[in-house]
Amino acid sequence: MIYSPNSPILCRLPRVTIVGAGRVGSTLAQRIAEKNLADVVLLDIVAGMPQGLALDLLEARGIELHNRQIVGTNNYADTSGSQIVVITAGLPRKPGMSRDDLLKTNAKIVVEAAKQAIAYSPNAIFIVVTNPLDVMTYLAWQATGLPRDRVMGMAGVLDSARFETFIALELGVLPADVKAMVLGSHGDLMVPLSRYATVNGVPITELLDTATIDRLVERTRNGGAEIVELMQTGGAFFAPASATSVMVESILLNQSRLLPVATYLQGEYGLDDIVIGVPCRLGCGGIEEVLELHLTDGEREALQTSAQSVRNNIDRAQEILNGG
Ligand code: TXD
Repeated sequence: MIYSPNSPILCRLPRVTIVGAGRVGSTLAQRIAEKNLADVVLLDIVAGMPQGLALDLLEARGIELHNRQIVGTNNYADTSGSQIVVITAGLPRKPGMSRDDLLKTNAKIVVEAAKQAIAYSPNAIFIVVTNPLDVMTYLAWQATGLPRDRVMGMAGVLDSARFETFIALELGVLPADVKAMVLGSHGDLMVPLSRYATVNGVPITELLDTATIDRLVERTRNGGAEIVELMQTGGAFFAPASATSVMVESILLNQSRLLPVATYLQGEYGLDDIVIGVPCRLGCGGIEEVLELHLTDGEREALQTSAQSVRNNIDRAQEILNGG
């Protein structure tokens, strides 16, 4: 049977809606389909574009050996009954533009997308990707009215992957053998936890001197900007799509992976009423646990500074949305 967005619920396989069929959104659709995780609905405001991308992806199915359905649409009604909604809609950063410059435009886009999507998929788990990430996740959480375990942001998995990449390049080891955790806001104030980074369990502090680790941390902090400067036309999308697909996978397959996720905090780490990246366990219910690590004074201070900057931007976003 040919699947259509209007298929009866019983015929449906897990469905993931991606709002924003740009570079991150379309690459994520490809990853999800080719990993055989779920059927995908790609939604964008640009007429014809998501439909064209969906058709292109469908035409690759025979070659890539999967049978996932991919639907492109401009209509939220076609997203109904999604298990997961990923929001990537918005403007990407341009050279020299900070993530926070994006605040104004993207706040309106994300709030609208979250409200429309929840109306058709009341049971969905939301993953926000749009920048500035922590603020947009907060706004989506507010707009959907969902409990905190069902609205989260993707940044830490990407930032950690970047840190791991730079460590692997420096040491000449297999990237998959490097494990690292980056907390805090997605931006210049992110908090890479060097003392938790290992190569197959060996702390990098045993393998690299402090100056080298500091250089890799700095490169991680500027990871997004480095790519924007090189490309000049938009930002990273391959690794962001991979990072998001890992979160989608952990939820759909109930893997309970412990990943750095932007989540709404209620007192953890001494922070309240704010979204910021911390280690969370991700399973079929969304965020199953927020893990509170013991941080050094320096790490805790860095997290506080990071949180303060998110707080300022949340306040600014609220003003903008209230017509200020
Ligand atoms: O780590 C992270 N969280 C990030 C975040 C990593 C990479 C990219 N990050 C951010 O994701 C980036 O700063 C942007 O805010 C988003 C999307 O980045 P992308 O590179 O995919 O941008 P594109 O290619 O411009 O795609 C955005 C799409 C584009 O097709 C628009 O037409 C669409 O969003 N768009 C909309 N879709 C639906 N509804 C509305 N209102 C809308 N407005 C724009």
